[in-house]
Amino acid sequence: MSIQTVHSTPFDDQRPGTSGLRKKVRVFAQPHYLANFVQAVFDAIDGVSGKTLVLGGDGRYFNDTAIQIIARMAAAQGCARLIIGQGGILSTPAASHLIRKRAADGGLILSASHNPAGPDEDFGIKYNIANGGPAPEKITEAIYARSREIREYRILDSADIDLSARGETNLGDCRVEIIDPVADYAELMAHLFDFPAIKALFDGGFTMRFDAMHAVTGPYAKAIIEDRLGAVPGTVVNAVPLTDFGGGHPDPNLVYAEELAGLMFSSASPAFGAASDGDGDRNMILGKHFFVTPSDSLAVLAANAHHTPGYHLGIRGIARSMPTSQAADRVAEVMGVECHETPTGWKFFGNLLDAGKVTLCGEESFGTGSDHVREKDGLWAVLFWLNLIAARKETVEQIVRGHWRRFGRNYYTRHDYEGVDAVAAKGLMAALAARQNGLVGQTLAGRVVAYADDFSYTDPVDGSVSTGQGLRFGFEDGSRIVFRLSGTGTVGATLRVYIERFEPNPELHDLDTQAALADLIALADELGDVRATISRNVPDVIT
Ligand code: VG1
Ligand code: CO
Repeated sequence: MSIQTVHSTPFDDQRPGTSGLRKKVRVFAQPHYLANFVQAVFDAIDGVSGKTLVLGGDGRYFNDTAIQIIARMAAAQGCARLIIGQGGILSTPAASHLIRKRAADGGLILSASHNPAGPDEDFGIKYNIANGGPAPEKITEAIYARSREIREYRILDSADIDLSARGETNLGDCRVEIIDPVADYAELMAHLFDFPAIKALFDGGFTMRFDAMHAVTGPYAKAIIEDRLGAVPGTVVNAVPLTDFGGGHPDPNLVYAEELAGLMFSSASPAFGAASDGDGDRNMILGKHFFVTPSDSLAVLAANAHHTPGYHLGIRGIARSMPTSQAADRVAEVMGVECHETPTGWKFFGNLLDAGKVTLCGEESFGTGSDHVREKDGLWAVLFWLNLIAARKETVEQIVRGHWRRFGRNYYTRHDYEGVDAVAAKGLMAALAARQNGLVGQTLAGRVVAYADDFSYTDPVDGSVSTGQGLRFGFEDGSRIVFRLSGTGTVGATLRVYIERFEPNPELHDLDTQAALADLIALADELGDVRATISRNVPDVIT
């Protein structure tokens, strides 16, 4: 087996976004594109010589090809050990756990999360550091800088490794372990949650549907929910990961998980419904005829963490991304624990978790997680909810309504305009930023503006500063409108508008969310002249 040095020229579009580098498969598949990026990662982390790396992905089209290229590059460059999920499969949280459990130096996770998969769709790759979490901006920027200089990469000239069989082999001088992608993760879950209580729930006839959306969580959910916890076979649907995710869009929300949503709001609804996304780090929680917003889910889990074995001693603090509703802040205040507001993306939670400042983290985009790994974790959230249902002996709706009565309700919605003209979207953000000047103290739609800024975050652990994280319009009554451009899309721009209002009065907790926020929704449109500027009449997705 010989080591080849391949000459290439740099690509100028390899800057990682909110969660790694995401591009069309066609872009990744062009000669040298993936290899250049992988070489840039290796160079940015001072090489992989003598290191142990975890490698796996969500099973989408190009997953296997990418694994073979990365493995041969790692082996050519002195990597000591590669730990790869059987079939190339590892959910994002399972990869994070493996990096930690095996004390690896890092890992490469192949996923474009919920973005559609297939030859004409998306692919993605991201590097996670030794704590199991996404590389911080300092590293992703170094990767980007290096990607613009790359002139060559080194790769082993060898046959493909057999990803289908568990066991150990050698690739050059590198030891390659093909492992069960589910076992370690399932063990961790059994340690955190009261499996006997959940099993008793299912044995007592409790009904559930978990929709894996033809993506990576199928094998995990089947092994844990059906095989270990005893839910009836068929509880987990769309459970076989397909390279094109069955042509679907595995984003667990009411729009894209419409099959599950339809069932949960029908007369045939089981007691509990849940779905996960392409790479297994997001979750949607539903009760009978009842949808739990991700922001509320974070707050509920925080307020009830003591019901679970893994968190029975209580939580140290909560972190949420800036656009996530302030429901969790109210819980933190009552519990007397720290509360942190970070920019969008899980990489900003890593330092807080490592420093022991927070235990639970969450994002409005259907992501919740804790210090058990350094990624958000879809199935973890589902098991957490099952544990709460078993412990409190209440339905999902009863738990959430009780929470609102105790803490008040944060009405919350996000409006997404997808595939918008990028120039128009940038213009809209620039106009909004200009609109912020001198706004504080003025009254808009009957509310006094308390702050109007572009969110910037100073990490309390390492002092690093991240600017330009979203335009905020905050009012004295706690309501907010936030505008951001997505950092995960691959076509044009996606504008996200986040709207929130607090309602303390239990008599007013039954309103339709869009109706409850109607005046702020209208104000958001007016502030940005949104519909006219991007030529859209309605959002593509409302969550
Ligand atoms: C989106 C979400 C963000 C999440 C990110 C990665 O980013 O808004 O909260 O962390 O996706 O999640 P953006 O930049 O498009 O708003 V995943 O499950 O796609 O890895
Ligand atoms: Co994801």
